[in-house]
Amino acid sequence: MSFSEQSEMVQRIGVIDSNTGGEPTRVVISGGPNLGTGSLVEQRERFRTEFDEFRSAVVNEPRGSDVMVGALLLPPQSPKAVAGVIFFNNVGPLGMCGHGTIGVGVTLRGLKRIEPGRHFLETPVGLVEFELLNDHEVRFSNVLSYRVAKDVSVNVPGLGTFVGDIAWGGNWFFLISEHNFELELANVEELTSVSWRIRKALAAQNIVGADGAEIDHIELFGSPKDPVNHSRNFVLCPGKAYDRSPCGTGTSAKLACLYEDGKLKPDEVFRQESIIGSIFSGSVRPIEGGVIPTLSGSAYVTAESTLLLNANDPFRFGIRT
Ligand code: PYC
Repeated sequence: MSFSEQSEMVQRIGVIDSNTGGEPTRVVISGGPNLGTGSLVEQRERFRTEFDEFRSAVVNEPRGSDVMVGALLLPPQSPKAVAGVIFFNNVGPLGMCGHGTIGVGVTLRGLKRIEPGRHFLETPVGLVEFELLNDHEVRFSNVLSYRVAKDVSVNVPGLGTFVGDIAWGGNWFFLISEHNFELELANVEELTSVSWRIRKALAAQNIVGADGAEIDHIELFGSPKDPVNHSRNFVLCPGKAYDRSPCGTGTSAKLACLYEDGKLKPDEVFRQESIIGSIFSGSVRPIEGGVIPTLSGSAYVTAESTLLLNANDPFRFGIRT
Protein backbone atom coordinates (compact mmCIF):
# COMPACT_ATOMS: atom_id res chain seq x y z
CA MET A 1 0.00 0.00 0.00
CA SER A 2 1.40 3.43 -0.93
CA PHE A 3 1.66 6.26 1.61
CA SER A 4 -1.29 8.10 0.04
CA GLU A 5 -3.47 4.98 0.24
CA GLN A 6 -2.69 4.77 3.96
CA SER A 7 -3.81 8.35 4.53
CA GLU A 8 -6.52 7.48 7.05
CA MET A 9 -4.03 5.71 9.28
CA VAL A 10 -1.22 8.17 8.89
CA GLN A 11 -0.78 11.60 10.47
CA ARG A 12 1.53 13.83 8.41
CA ILE A 13 3.78 16.58 9.75
CA GLY A 14 5.70 18.79 7.31
CA VAL A 15 9.16 19.79 8.52
CA ILE A 16 12.28 21.57 7.30
CA ASP A 17 15.56 20.61 8.98
CA SER A 18 18.59 22.86 9.19
CA ASN A 19 21.80 23.08 11.16
CA THR A 20 23.16 26.20 12.79
CA GLY A 21 26.84 25.74 13.55
CA GLY A 22 26.21 21.99 13.70
CA GLU A 23 23.15 22.19 15.99
CA PRO A 24 19.96 20.96 14.31
CA THR A 25 16.60 22.74 14.15
CA ARG A 26 13.47 21.04 12.83
CA VAL A 27 10.86 23.62 11.84
CA VAL A 28 7.28 22.31 11.78
CA ILE A 29 5.56 23.99 8.83
CA SER A 30 2.37 21.92 8.63
CA GLY A 31 0.40 19.35 10.59
CA GLY A 32 1.01 21.03 13.97
CA PRO A 33 -1.52 21.04 16.81
CA ASN A 34 -4.17 23.71 17.29
CA LEU A 35 -3.03 25.55 20.42
CA GLY A 36 -6.01 27.92 20.57
CA THR A 37 -5.94 31.68 20.69
CA GLY A 38 -4.28 32.68 23.99
CA SER A 39 -0.92 34.39 24.36
CA LEU A 40 2.16 32.52 23.22
CA VAL A 41 2.91 31.75 26.88
CA GLU A 42 -0.54 30.16 27.23
CA GLN A 43 -0.12 28.31 23.96
CA ARG A 44 3.25 26.98 25.12
CA GLU A 45 1.59 25.75 28.31
CA ARG A 46 -1.11 23.99 26.27
CA PHE A 47 1.62 22.51 24.07
CA ARG A 48 3.39 21.26 27.22
CA THR A 49 0.31 19.75 28.88
CA GLU A 50 -1.77 18.51 25.95
CA PHE A 51 0.60 17.85 23.05
CA ASP A 52 3.63 16.20 24.52
CA GLU A 53 3.18 13.23 22.21
CA PHE A 54 3.44 15.57 19.23
CA ARG A 55 6.63 17.14 20.65
CA SER A 56 8.16 13.73 21.19
CA ALA A 57 7.09 12.45 17.76
CA VAL A 58 8.92 15.35 16.09
CA VAL A 59 12.22 15.50 18.01
CA ASN A 60 12.77 12.18 19.74
CA GLU A 61 14.05 8.92 18.30
CA PRO A 62 13.33 7.21 15.94
CA ARG A 63 12.74 10.37 13.81
CA GLY A 64 14.91 12.74 15.81
CA SER A 65 17.57 12.53 18.49
CA ASP A 66 18.45 14.03 21.87
CA VAL A 67 20.13 16.94 20.14
CA MET A 68 17.24 17.94 17.86
CA VAL A 69 15.48 21.23 18.65
CA GLY A 70 11.98 21.65 17.25
CA ALA A 71 10.41 24.95 16.24
CA LEU A 72 6.64 24.99 15.88
CA LEU A 73 5.60 27.84 13.59
CA LEU A 74 2.37 29.57 14.64
CA PRO A 75 0.37 32.50 13.33
CA PRO A 76 1.84 35.59 15.05
CA GLN A 77 -0.33 37.73 17.30
CA SER A 78 1.77 40.84 16.87
CA PRO A 79 1.30 42.47 13.47
CA LYS A 80 5.05 43.19 13.53
CA ALA A 81 6.03 39.51 13.56
CA VAL A 82 6.53 37.27 10.52
CA ALA A 83 5.74 34.20 12.63
CA GLY A 84 5.18 32.97 16.15
CA VAL A 85 7.40 30.13 17.30
CA ILE A 86 7.58 27.70 20.19
CA PHE A 87 10.95 25.99 20.52
CA PHE A 88 11.14 22.54 22.11
CA ASN A 89 13.60 19.73 22.65
CA ASN A 90 13.74 16.12 23.81
CA VAL A 91 12.32 16.96 27.23
CA GLY A 92 9.90 19.87 26.70
CA PRO A 93 9.39 23.43 25.45
CA LEU A 94 12.27 25.94 25.66
CA GLY A 95 12.03 29.63 26.56
CA MET A 96 14.04 30.93 23.66
CA CYS A 97 16.59 29.38 21.35
CA GLY A 98 19.34 31.35 19.63
CA HIS A 99 20.58 28.74 17.17
CA GLY A 100 16.92 27.92 16.49
CA THR A 101 16.17 31.57 15.67
CA ILE A 102 18.94 31.51 13.06
CA GLY A 103 17.60 28.19 11.74
CA VAL A 104 14.03 29.56 11.54
CA GLY A 105 15.23 32.71 9.73
CA VAL A 106 17.10 30.68 7.11
CA THR A 107 14.15 28.26 6.78
CA LEU A 108 11.65 31.10 6.26
CA ARG A 109 13.97 32.41 3.58
CA GLY A 110 14.15 28.97 1.93
CA LEU A 111 10.32 28.88 1.96
CA LYS A 112 10.34 32.35 0.32
CA ARG A 113 8.31 33.72 3.21
CA ILE A 114 10.85 36.50 3.88
CA GLU A 115 13.37 38.60 1.99
CA PRO A 116 16.76 39.73 3.33
CA GLY A 117 16.17 42.56 5.80
CA ARG A 118 14.76 43.13 9.29
CA HIS A 119 11.94 40.99 10.73
CA PHE A 120 10.42 39.99 14.08
CA LEU A 121 9.70 36.54 15.48
CA GLU A 122 7.23 36.17 18.34
CA THR A 123 8.41 33.82 21.10
CA PRO A 124 6.97 33.03 24.54
CA VAL A 125 9.71 35.20 26.08
CA GLY A 126 9.04 38.20 23.83
CA LEU A 127 9.49 39.63 20.35
CA VAL A 128 12.87 38.83 18.83
CA GLU A 129 14.14 41.06 16.03
CA PHE A 130 16.32 39.44 13.44
CA GLU A 131 18.00 40.51 10.24
CA LEU A 132 18.37 38.07 7.40
CA LEU A 133 21.73 39.15 5.99
CA ASN A 134 21.71 36.70 3.07
CA ASP A 135 20.35 33.20 2.40
CA HIS A 136 22.38 31.70 5.27
CA GLU A 137 23.34 34.40 7.75
CA VAL A 138 21.12 35.83 10.45
CA ARG A 139 21.79 38.48 13.05
CA PHE A 140 19.27 38.67 15.88
CA SER A 141 18.70 40.78 18.96
CA ASN A 142 17.95 38.54 21.88
CA VAL A 143 15.70 39.22 24.86
CA LEU A 144 16.95 41.24 27.86
CA SER A 145 19.87 39.29 29.31
CA TYR A 146 21.25 39.76 32.80
CA ARG A 147 23.21 38.23 35.64
CA VAL A 148 21.44 37.62 38.93
CA ALA A 149 24.39 36.31 40.98
CA LYS A 150 28.19 36.27 40.67
CA ASP A 151 30.67 33.77 42.11
CA VAL A 152 28.13 31.32 43.47
CA SER A 153 29.67 28.16 44.99
CA VAL A 154 28.12 24.79 44.45
CA ASN A 155 29.45 21.66 46.05
CA VAL A 156 29.23 18.68 43.70
CA PRO A 157 29.51 15.36 45.54
CA GLY A 158 32.65 13.54 44.43
CA LEU A 159 33.88 16.45 42.32
CA GLY A 160 34.36 19.32 44.77
CA THR A 161 33.30 22.95 44.65
CA PHE A 162 32.61 24.91 41.46
CA VAL A 163 32.17 28.67 41.38
CA GLY A 164 29.95 30.18 38.72
CA ASP A 165 27.60 32.98 37.75
CA ILE A 166 23.85 32.66 37.34
CA ALA A 167 22.54 34.53 34.31
CA TRP A 168 19.52 34.69 31.99
CA GLY A 169 19.88 34.84 28.21
CA GLY A 170 16.41 33.52 27.34
CA ASN A 171 17.12 30.36 29.39
CA TRP A 172 18.84 30.00 32.80
CA PHE A 173 22.58 29.28 32.83
CA PHE A 174 25.26 28.48 35.40
CA LEU A 175 28.49 29.78 33.84
CA ILE A 176 31.81 28.35 35.00
CA SER A 177 35.18 29.67 33.87
CA GLU A 178 37.42 28.10 36.52
CA HIS A 179 37.70 24.32 36.11
CA ASN A 180 40.28 21.75 35.12
CA PHE A 181 38.55 20.22 32.12
CA GLU A 182 39.83 20.40 28.54
CA LEU A 183 37.08 21.63 26.22
CA GLU A 184 37.81 19.08 23.52
CA LEU A 185 35.27 17.23 21.40
CA ALA A 186 36.96 13.99 22.46
CA ASN A 187 35.98 14.79 26.07
CA VAL A 188 32.23 15.35 25.60
CA GLU A 189 31.30 12.30 27.65
CA GLU A 190 33.26 13.54 30.65
CA LEU A 191 32.06 17.14 30.13
CA THR A 192 28.47 15.92 29.90
CA SER A 193 28.76 13.84 33.05
CA VAL A 194 30.41 16.65 35.04
CA SER A 195 27.92 19.28 33.85
CA TRP A 196 24.98 17.01 34.60
CA ARG A 197 26.27 16.46 38.14
CA ILE A 198 26.69 20.21 38.56
CA ARG A 199 23.10 20.75 37.41
CA LYS A 200 21.82 18.14 39.88
CA ALA A 201 23.85 19.71 42.70
CA LEU A 202 22.46 23.17 41.92
CA ALA A 203 18.91 21.81 42.15
CA ALA A 204 19.68 19.85 45.33
CA GLN A 205 21.17 22.94 46.99
CA ASN A 206 18.27 25.11 45.84
CA ILE A 207 20.54 27.35 43.77
CA VAL A 208 18.06 28.78 41.28
CA GLY A 209 17.40 31.61 38.84
CA ALA A 210 14.94 34.45 39.42
CA ASP A 211 11.57 33.47 40.94
CA GLY A 212 12.92 30.05 41.90
CA ALA A 213 13.39 28.99 38.26
CA GLU A 214 15.46 25.85 37.75
CA ILE A 215 18.89 26.43 36.21
CA ASP A 216 18.72 23.88 33.41
CA HIS A 217 21.72 24.86 31.25
CA ILE A 218 25.35 24.49 32.38
CA GLU A 219 28.08 26.33 30.49
CA LEU A 220 31.83 25.75 30.82
CA PHE A 221 34.36 28.15 29.29
CA GLY A 222 37.94 27.73 28.10
CA SER A 223 40.49 29.19 25.73
CA PRO A 224 39.55 29.29 22.04
CA LYS A 225 41.37 27.02 19.60
CA ASP A 226 41.39 29.77 17.02
CA PRO A 227 43.03 32.94 18.38
CA VAL A 228 40.64 35.17 16.39
CA ASN A 229 37.93 34.01 18.81
CA HIS A 230 37.61 35.14 22.43
CA SER A 231 36.35 32.01 24.14
CA ARG A 232 35.36 28.38 23.65
CA ASN A 233 32.37 26.84 25.41
CA PHE A 234 30.66 23.61 26.25
CA VAL A 235 26.92 23.91 26.91
CA LEU A 236 24.81 21.18 28.42
CA CYS A 237 21.13 21.50 27.49
CA PRO A 238 18.18 20.42 29.70
CA GLY A 239 17.75 16.99 28.08
CA LYS A 240 21.46 16.13 28.60
CA ALA A 241 22.52 16.77 24.99
CA TYR A 242 25.40 19.19 24.45
CA ASP A 243 24.94 22.13 22.14
CA ARG A 244 26.97 21.75 18.95
CA SER A 245 26.61 25.47 18.32
CA PRO A 246 27.98 28.11 20.73
CA CYS A 247 24.37 28.39 22.06
CA GLY A 248 22.68 31.73 21.40
CA THR A 249 21.04 32.03 24.80
CA GLY A 250 24.22 30.81 26.53
CA THR A 251 26.36 33.32 24.62
CA SER A 252 23.84 36.02 25.58
CA ALA A 253 24.17 35.08 29.25
CA LYS A 254 27.97 35.21 28.89
CA LEU A 255 27.86 38.64 27.23
CA ALA A 256 25.67 39.94 30.08
CA CYS A 257 28.27 38.74 32.63
CA LEU A 258 31.21 40.18 30.67
CA TYR A 259 29.47 43.53 30.43
CA GLU A 260 28.69 43.56 34.16
CA ASP A 261 32.34 42.76 34.90
CA GLY A 262 33.49 45.69 32.74
CA LYS A 263 35.16 43.24 30.32
CA LEU A 264 32.98 44.06 27.31
CA LYS A 265 32.05 47.52 26.09
CA PRO A 266 28.83 48.31 24.24
CA ASP A 267 29.10 47.26 20.58
CA GLU A 268 32.47 45.54 21.10
CA VAL A 269 32.47 42.24 19.17
CA PHE A 270 32.90 38.98 21.10
CA ARG A 271 33.42 35.74 19.16
CA GLN A 272 32.26 32.59 20.95
CA GLU A 273 33.57 29.26 19.64
CA SER A 274 31.61 26.06 20.31
CA ILE A 275 33.00 22.69 21.34
CA ILE A 276 32.97 21.69 17.63
CA GLY A 277 34.53 24.99 16.52
CA SER A 278 31.46 26.77 15.12
CA ILE A 279 31.18 30.50 15.83
CA PHE A 280 28.63 33.09 16.95
CA SER A 281 29.68 36.76 17.00
CA GLY A 282 27.95 38.95 19.54
CA SER A 283 27.84 42.38 21.10
CA VAL A 284 25.66 44.15 23.66
CA ARG A 285 23.56 47.24 24.04
CA PRO A 286 23.06 48.12 27.73
CA ILE A 287 19.53 48.94 28.85
CA GLU A 288 17.77 49.17 32.21
CA GLY A 289 18.16 45.84 33.98
CA GLY A 290 20.80 44.28 31.73
CA VAL A 291 21.81 44.13 28.11
CA ILE A 292 20.26 43.36 24.75
CA PRO A 293 22.68 40.99 23.03
CA THR A 294 22.93 40.92 19.26
CA LEU A 295 24.28 37.66 17.84
CA SER A 296 25.04 36.43 14.37
CA GLY A 297 25.61 33.02 12.89
CA SER A 298 24.75 30.96 9.85
CA ALA A 299 22.53 27.98 9.10
CA TYR A 300 21.95 25.62 6.20
CA VAL A 301 18.82 23.67 5.34
CA THR A 302 19.56 19.93 5.42
CA ALA A 303 16.17 18.33 4.66
CA GLU A 304 12.63 19.05 3.60
CA SER A 305 10.40 16.16 4.58
CA THR A 306 7.11 14.78 5.82
CA LEU A 307 7.04 12.88 9.09
CA LEU A 308 4.57 9.99 9.02
CA LEU A 309 2.86 8.82 12.23
CA ASN A 310 1.20 5.51 11.48
CA ALA A 311 -1.63 4.66 13.91
CA ASN A 312 -0.30 1.08 14.16
CA ASP A 313 3.27 2.06 14.90
CA PRO A 314 3.89 1.61 18.65
CA PHE A 315 6.69 4.20 18.40
CA ARG A 316 4.77 6.79 16.36
CA PHE A 317 5.09 9.30 19.22
CA GLY A 318 8.81 8.71 19.62
CA ILE A 319 10.68 7.22 22.53
CA ARG A 320 9.97 9.32 25.59
CA THR A 321 12.28 9.16 28.57
O1 PYC B 1 21.10 28.43 20.82
O2 PYC B 1 19.98 29.25 22.52
C1 PYC B 1 20.42 28.31 21.86
C2 PYC B 1 20.11 26.93 22.31
C3 PYC B 1 19.41 26.56 23.43
C4 PYC B 1 19.37 25.17 23.44
C5 PYC B 1 20.04 24.72 22.32
N1 PYC B 1 20.48 25.82 21.64
